[in-house]
Amino acid sequence: MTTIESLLRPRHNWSVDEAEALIARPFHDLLADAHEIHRARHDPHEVEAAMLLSIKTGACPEDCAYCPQSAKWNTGLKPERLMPASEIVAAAEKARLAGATRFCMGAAWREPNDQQVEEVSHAVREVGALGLETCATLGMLTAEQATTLAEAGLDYYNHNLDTSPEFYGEIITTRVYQDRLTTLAHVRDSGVKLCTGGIVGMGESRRDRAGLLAQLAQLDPHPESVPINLLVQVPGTPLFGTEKLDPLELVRTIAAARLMMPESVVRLSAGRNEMTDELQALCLHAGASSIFLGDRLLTTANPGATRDEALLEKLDVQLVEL
Ligand code: SAM
Ligand code: DTB
Ligand code: SF4
Repeated sequence: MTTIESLLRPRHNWSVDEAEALIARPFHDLLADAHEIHRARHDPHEVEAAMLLSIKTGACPEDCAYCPQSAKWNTGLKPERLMPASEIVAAAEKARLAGATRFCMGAAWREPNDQQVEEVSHAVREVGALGLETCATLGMLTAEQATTLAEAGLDYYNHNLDTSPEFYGEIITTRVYQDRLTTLAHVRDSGVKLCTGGIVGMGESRRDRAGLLAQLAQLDPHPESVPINLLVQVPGTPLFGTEKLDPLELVRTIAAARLMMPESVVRLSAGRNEMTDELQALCLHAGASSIFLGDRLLTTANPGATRDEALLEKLDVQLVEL
């Protein structure tokens, strides 16, 4: 088995077999090594706090089987047009006061047009001027659009690979895996930092989770930020009613992500509202060190300040400050 010293050096030739073997290691060995690597590269007493805002909601032409915002599913969500920059900035100011250091603007687009990228860039400039880190997730981008966002000072772009290349077609048919990789390459080339991860609990196999992690870890350099989402099952979406993932499998996936991408910040993203404090504590121990604050993600519920403050206090963990 790989030594701790060799795991500390990021490498980009991870195979799916290696990733699967890591996830399958005896639980205590996996957790001990993941926590050791975590402590060597990150402060286990700190978590990074981001806050999300849905700046354009619903009516999305894509058919992502997990997503409440696809126009193909009847989830009862009220579509909303792109928010004016003034409303976005007001929400960002609230996020800053709530303790967030990063503000992530999400839009239910397959891909924005150039005019939409200009409008979001304007908001990015103003949010950045508040002293917040900025992140946007707007769908697929051209190289020129990524550059426009970079020039506006965008710090991170979120675009998830979601799952393994093999399972992808079961979840989305309106775009292909290579489209996602191409957008990630444009973002990387523009100088904006990469936030990319995936979703577990969609009915995928352990090998698919390994396949996702191998794809992420093959990116060179590794993504700065790796969100691991646990599927939020929304009534009306095709994945509603999927058999629930064993929570310890989420912990294993986070631990393997930590070992494979030692310098990346792993975010315990969607799904926390349904998690116990004990499960979240294990995920943070396994190497996650970032969360979304607030009582809403994009369209679904998140634990909110009271519960999160109580949890972090019990774990002697502080939020990273601006
Ligand atoms: N439309 C853009 C896109 O898909 O890239 C940006 C917004 S999209 C909602 C951002 C990410 O949210 C998706 O890639 C997916 O990983 C995550 N997501 C969406 N619905 C989810 C759900 N029900 N449970 C967990 N994660 C979800
Ligand atoms: C990510 O990986 N998770 C966030 C963020 N990136 C954009 C989104 C989670 C969305 C969960 C479903 C919803 O609230 O609509
Ligand atoms: Fe649209 Fe993004 Fe939802 Fe897919 S995940 S349906 S692209 S908003």
